[in-house]
Amino acid sequence: MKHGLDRRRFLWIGGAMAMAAATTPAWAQSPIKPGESDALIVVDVQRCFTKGGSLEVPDGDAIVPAINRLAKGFANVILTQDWHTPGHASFASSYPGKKPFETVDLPYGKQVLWPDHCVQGTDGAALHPDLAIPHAQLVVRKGFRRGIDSYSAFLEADKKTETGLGGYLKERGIGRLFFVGLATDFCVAWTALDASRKGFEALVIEDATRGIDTQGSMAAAWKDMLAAGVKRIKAADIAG
Ligand code: VGL
Ligand code: ZN
Repeated sequence: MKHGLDRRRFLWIGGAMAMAAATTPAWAQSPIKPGESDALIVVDVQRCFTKGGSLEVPDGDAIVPAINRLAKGFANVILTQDWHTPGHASFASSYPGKKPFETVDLPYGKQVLWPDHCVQGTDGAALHPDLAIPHAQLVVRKGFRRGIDSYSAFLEADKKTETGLGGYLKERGIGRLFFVGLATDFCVAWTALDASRKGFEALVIEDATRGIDTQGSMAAAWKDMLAAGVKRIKAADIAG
């Protein structure tokens, strides 16, 4: 008899635990189904940022299959492409004695210096050869003015010059943006932050991004993004 009671209690506790798991609020577990007012923004998945590239992002190639898979679920996909002039203001080689990852003060503020990368029309500037998104609707090129960098696909580093992407999205009635690509702590973060400032809902699909992480840039980027209301989600959160 006593045994039977213990067993019933054990079953009751087990049942309660199963119920608790099953009653996780719907918002926390139901997959997001992208619709007509959503877009996937694929940031700078280019040869220069992946294996063998001049500004290689560690493990950058690993995200390409996930991005191809995710893109199938979006009617609206937009690609961005870093697209610099030779002798660009963001290149260390433009300043005698300066090395990559050092900084300089430019009229618009502090600029991190990079190895030469994504020069207009070169192989390094090409989109990653394994990117398979034939239905992408727009390619936004940025950083094409010699004197102004542009991590953001919305606003150049002078914080004044618009790329036109904000107007394009608004005219098309697109309000919610999902971000993937390279690099998490520079072009993805700055683009997602500007999206949020412009009133778009911005979500970064973390496992479909990779970062450079120089001088604490990764931690700073996530801190800024989360503070601005950018959401941090996983590829598995999107209905597949
Ligand atoms: C990027 C550094 C310089 C990026 C572009 O795509 O994140 N980073 N140019
Ligand atoms: Zn660049």
